Amino acid sequence: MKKVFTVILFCCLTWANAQDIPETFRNPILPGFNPDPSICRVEDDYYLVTSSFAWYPGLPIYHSKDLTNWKLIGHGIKRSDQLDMSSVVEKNGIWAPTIRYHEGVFYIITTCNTCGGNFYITARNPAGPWSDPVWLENAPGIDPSLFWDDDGKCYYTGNRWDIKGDDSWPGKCTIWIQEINLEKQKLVGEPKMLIHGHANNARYAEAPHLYKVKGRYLLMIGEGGTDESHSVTVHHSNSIFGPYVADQINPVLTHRHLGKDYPLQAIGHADLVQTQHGEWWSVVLGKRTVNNKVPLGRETFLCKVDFEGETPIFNAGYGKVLLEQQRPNLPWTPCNEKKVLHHWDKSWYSVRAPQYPFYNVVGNKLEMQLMKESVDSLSAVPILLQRVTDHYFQAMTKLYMETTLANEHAGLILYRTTDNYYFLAKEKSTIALYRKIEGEKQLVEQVPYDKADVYFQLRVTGLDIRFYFGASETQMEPIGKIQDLTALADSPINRFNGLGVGLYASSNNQLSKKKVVYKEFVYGKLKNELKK
Ligand code: 6LW
Repeated sequence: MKKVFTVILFCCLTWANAQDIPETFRNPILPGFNPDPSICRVEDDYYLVTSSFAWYPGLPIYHSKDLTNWKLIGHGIKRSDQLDMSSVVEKNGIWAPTIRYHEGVFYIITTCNTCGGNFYITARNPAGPWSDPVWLENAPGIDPSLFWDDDGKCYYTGNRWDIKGDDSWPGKCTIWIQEINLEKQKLVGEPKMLIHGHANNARYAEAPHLYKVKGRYLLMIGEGGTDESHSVTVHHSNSIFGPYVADQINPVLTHRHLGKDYPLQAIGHADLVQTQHGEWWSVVLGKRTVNNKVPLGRETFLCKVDFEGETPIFNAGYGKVLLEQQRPNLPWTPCNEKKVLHHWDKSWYSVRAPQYPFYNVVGNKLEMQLMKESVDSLSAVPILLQRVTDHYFQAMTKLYMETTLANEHAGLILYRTTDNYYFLAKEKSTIALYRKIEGEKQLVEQVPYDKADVYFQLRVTGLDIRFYFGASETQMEPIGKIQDLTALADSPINRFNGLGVGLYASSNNQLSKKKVVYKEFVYGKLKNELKK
């Protein structure tokens, strides 16, 4: 009897588990500010890194067992002395990393744009600690990648846009290669120019990654620039130094022919990975649109790849990135991220690596020192941001701050750059909503308020933002009219990075001993709401 019961229980559990395991996954696999993805596999573990620009800590590293559930496990740049990002504008800083594993060591090679050039870091544990940067001399351009050949030699590939005197077509760039000696930590031998892209009008050949598939070299690159003309092309050669011949099927992946109203734009900048079972998949960046705007920036998507001959076919039968598709043939491994009310144990980002600790978690509260640095300068900003990952979301905080000084304020911020943000502030005896758009700061509304505790909330529904404040959660009232998220969406000014929401406090160029106590911070998805 006992045995029968055990068998029934086992069957029920297995059935219940099978019910929980989805057959499909949803894209993006890494929503929000996660551009230029690069991926590698070590046995049955997958690691992924994305660009971080001026956000700090930089180079977020994610881990997965099934390619669809990803957990943030560390950062490549986590010590403020690893890089000097002072004065770096938000569209510069860390660009387009590549992650690779070779003989027990993880490598991330990347560019600090306007802050030092190309460098790599290493670690035995991908969660860190990572080494200090090894800066590469005579490595012009961006988007470096590493490839180890069968003989153990390692090669650097990258983009060069400084091919002066050659303006045979607009946006002409070069992909180049050179051997790299990792013991001597430098490029050796001669650099060789490989390709300019797949066609004689190919713009912005960049993001090269080299692979060996079926005994031939496969050079995959991004073309068209990272906006609506973005694409992925491949090129083949028998020899590592070329000549590389463009695949007939190029571009092997793009959405540029789908028109500007297609809700998934700018697909490009891909990296390939082969599973332990032999399946091929690709990570790639893309932009989800809301009324043709891109509020969240570039995100990471996953695509199935099947090789037909030597050509990688992306999502065979569809030829585009899908928002939902069949899962990889890998054991479903959700990360069990705690749905916490207090988000203090999540990863927070500041901008340009503050050189000193400015906040402390005390019990379930976060205390933030008011620093003289302000969000309006290109300094290391005392701000704590989370990625915005949804088009419909709310963020709420409860804070305590008393001040008699007009220069001190603290609150809730929706932030894209120094020149583009919304800030709901608690001040001396007022609550104020500020809006800074293209560098012009305006006071939207200011109302009297004399308590030390206040709840702040913002609700984003598509491109509309509403701000609220109140002495309790049940007494919230709106401040300002409906605001437009378009001001923080992708544009010629807001480029490359993404949207953050979080906490900010400053004493605006004056020294202060004041602390603000944040008692709560909640970020949550909202159900799609009709425009109010
Ligand atoms: C990156 C380039 C790109 O270096 O955008 O989409 C640039 N591709 O490869 C900045 O992320």
